[in-house]
Amino acid sequence: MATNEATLAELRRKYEEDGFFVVRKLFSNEELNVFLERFEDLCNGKAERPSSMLVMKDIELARRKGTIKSTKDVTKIQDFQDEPVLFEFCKNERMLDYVKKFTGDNVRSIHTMLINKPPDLGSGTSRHPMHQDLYYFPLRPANKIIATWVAMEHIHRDNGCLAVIPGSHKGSLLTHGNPEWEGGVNKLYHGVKDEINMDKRVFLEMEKGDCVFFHPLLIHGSGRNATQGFRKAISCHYASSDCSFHSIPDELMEEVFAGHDNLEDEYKETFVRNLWKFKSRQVSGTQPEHWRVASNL
Ligand SMILES: O=C(O)CCC(=O)C(=O)O
Repeated sequence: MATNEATLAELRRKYEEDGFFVVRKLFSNEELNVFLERFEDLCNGKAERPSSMLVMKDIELARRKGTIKSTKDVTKIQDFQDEPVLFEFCKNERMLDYVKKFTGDNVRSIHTMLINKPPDLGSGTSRHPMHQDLYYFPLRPANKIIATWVAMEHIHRDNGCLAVIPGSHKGSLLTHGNPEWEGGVNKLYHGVKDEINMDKRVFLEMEKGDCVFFHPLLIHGSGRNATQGFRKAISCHYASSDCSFHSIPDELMEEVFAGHDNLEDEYKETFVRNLWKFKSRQVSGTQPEHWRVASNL
């Protein structure tokens, strides 16, 4: 596994070979504590939640109704681009220096998450099925997109660390869909439908502050959280702003627009593009014209 001392050439070679590399202790405890405190305040209502930010519950928790009062009620917050404290994570220069080596200097944050994987209540819903992130992204080329995922505490097999299949990014985008799990699965947690060799999984155990950078075609997921704690990680996906828009797969479109069969395909396509324009932010370089949201919206 790569460390801070590794040269850029080694990291690039590792990335090309395996589809990921880890930089140890990229963030200090103090830096991460600021984000952890903000997460708490966003959940307990002390900090205002931007209307564009999604606050999600694990389906097992959602079955028991109730309002969100603490971090224990939340499994993930997504799209925090308008939350000034958390968004500082995406602007971190040390992380961006690595990102730019793969995207070039014009960089957009395209997808942001703070994942608070809950203790599994026995139904397996805390698992995240093996998937490729490119499935969700209406952008190409894939090699100008890169993910960062930072452990906010010690993350290991028991609390559901990331599992990756090294080298899987060299393949193509596979068919995804809802996994047939008895206990159910969280909304839009689609998994690879094609046969994958699970014996090839590598488990990424990480310490607080370690950052994994990975390719959007890398097959990855995470196991159940068998501890009593909520496992926390913060993540930002970046793309070169020179990437162009692309359609997303039919099986994803179907779930996103379920119940809206009356909508024209062209409208759906425009809606998806606008969503990604709205939620992405230029974090380095200049914003090309194709990212501008139409002014007549
Ligand atoms: O943090 C996790 O458990 C998995 C996150 C992940 O793979 C994703 O959101 O795409």
